[in-house]
Amino acid sequence: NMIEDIFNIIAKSAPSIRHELSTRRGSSNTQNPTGDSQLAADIWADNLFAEKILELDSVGLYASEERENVLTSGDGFSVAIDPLDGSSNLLSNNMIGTIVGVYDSILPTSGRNLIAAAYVLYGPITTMVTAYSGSVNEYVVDQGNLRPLRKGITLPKKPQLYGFGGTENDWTPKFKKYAESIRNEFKPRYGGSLISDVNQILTYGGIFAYPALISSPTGKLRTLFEAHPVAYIIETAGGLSSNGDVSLLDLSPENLHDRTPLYVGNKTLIEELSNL
Ligand code: AFP
Repeated sequence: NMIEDIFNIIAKSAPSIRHELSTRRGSSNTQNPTGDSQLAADIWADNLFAEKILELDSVGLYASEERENVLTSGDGFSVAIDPLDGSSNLLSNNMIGTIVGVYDSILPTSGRNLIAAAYVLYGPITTMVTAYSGSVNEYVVDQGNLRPLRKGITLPKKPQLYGFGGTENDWTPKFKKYAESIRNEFKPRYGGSLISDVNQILTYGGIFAYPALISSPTGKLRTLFEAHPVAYIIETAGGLSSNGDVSLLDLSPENLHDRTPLYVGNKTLIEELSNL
């Protein structure tokens, strides 16, 4: 199966990524196309994935949060990747991840052209969550091999957590009002890497948001590399995603590195937000 081949390549790379992280925590004194400062590890992981993924006959295009333009190698699926999501967490030894979206179209394109998505979480143990063919599964990555942990994951019915990015004085009045109501009911959990924050929502239920900010109406997160794959996973697990208006999967970014506000989680919580 061509999609499983892509998942396996990502899993096989996880042990070397973990191994190299300790020696590549320094800055590379460069910025990625959306202006984040890059660590040596960001560039190293991007090069590793580009090489391995484009070797697959089924993949024809590789795009990454860490490089300006796409790389092509003929016909096939397009893979969009955030090689090290939350790399600023490396210095403080908090969690980081790898996010991947597999599209049946050249990029940029609508999230409706995703056919699979996955992430690796480099936590106390390395896990991988995949969404494909209507089902979300979680694995332990054991020496590069995928060992099943949970199959057919759905968001817990009773939400428990919330995590909101950005500073409060930069939130819009509408989002502030929403946050007030959520805070009284659920526990705060914010780790600063999208993947660890989303994995908590998938595990315990709740809502994660990186909202539109007054200083940045499109928020911080990138549509193709972060929002689309996360929305695909959360929606396949029975949750909802939104940019405040429509599902994140309905967004067709004009440019590869466009950003979007992001709200994902239990259906009821995302609906409340959209109805404000
Ligand atoms: P870095 O890769 O620069 O650490 O950014 C991570 C990220 O894109 C995403 O993983 C987080 O959800 C978000 O930024 C955290 O942003 P804040 O630092 O503003 O909380």
